[in-house]
Amino acid sequence: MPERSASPMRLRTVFISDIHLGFKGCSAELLLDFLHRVEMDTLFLVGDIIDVWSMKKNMYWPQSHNNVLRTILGKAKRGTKVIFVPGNHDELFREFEGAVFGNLEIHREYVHHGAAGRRMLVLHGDEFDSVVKCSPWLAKLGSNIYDVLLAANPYINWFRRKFDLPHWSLSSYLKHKAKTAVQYIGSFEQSVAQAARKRGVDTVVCGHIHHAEIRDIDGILYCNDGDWVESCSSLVEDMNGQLRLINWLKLREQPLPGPMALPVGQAA
Ligand SMILES: [Mn+2]
Repeated sequence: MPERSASPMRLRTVFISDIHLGFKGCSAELLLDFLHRVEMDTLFLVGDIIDVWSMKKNMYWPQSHNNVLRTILGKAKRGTKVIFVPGNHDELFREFEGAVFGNLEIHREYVHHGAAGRRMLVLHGDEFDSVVKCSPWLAKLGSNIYDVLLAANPYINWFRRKFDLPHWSLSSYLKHKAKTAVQYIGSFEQSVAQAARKRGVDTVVCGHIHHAEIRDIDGILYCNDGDWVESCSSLVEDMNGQLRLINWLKLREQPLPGPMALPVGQAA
């Protein structure tokens, strides 16, 4: 990895979600690298931070997952305001709505005031997921199928290599093809934007579908901060209130630019 400047990138706000600590697929090491390279006034944890569903099935908690929690709590101790908006995989924390532990607060949803005068509704988004909404047991079954497919992926690719076929990500195939085929992502984004409009905000930030995005939906700026299982992405707000997506898989390979010159993601 190339030499980088020692000083961390200074940001106003960082939004991360779908870390899935406690699940084998979590990219904890990359997230630690990212967290060590940035400083922010406010850190939003937009749900599915700890994968309680996965831990109930299979207890998995390596040191790196512990270090993610310690790093986040360390930032809170040194003055970063941390706002945790629990998701469906860590829904048990929703019982602690309104709790304040020093600089760490838990909220069901939150309206963040951006530097550029934006009013940003922050929520996880599972309430707009028709699968979860209609049938929680189906959603849990879906989580099982996803785990099985992730585990099967290396064997499928071993087989494909034997026959000189290109590498193939089963899980991203399922997410981008199968779900798009049933208009899953589109209808999710539409319903989130619609809810934001009803609430009188101009911007909405969510996670849940592991699909990072910044786009305008009929006058509402829809932002999805992605995930730390596959895409390793975050949504960041710089000191001027400009919003960008950061893909750490790509950015960490390069010398860190100033916050005004981030080469990835879409400016909004
Ligand atoms: Mn979720």
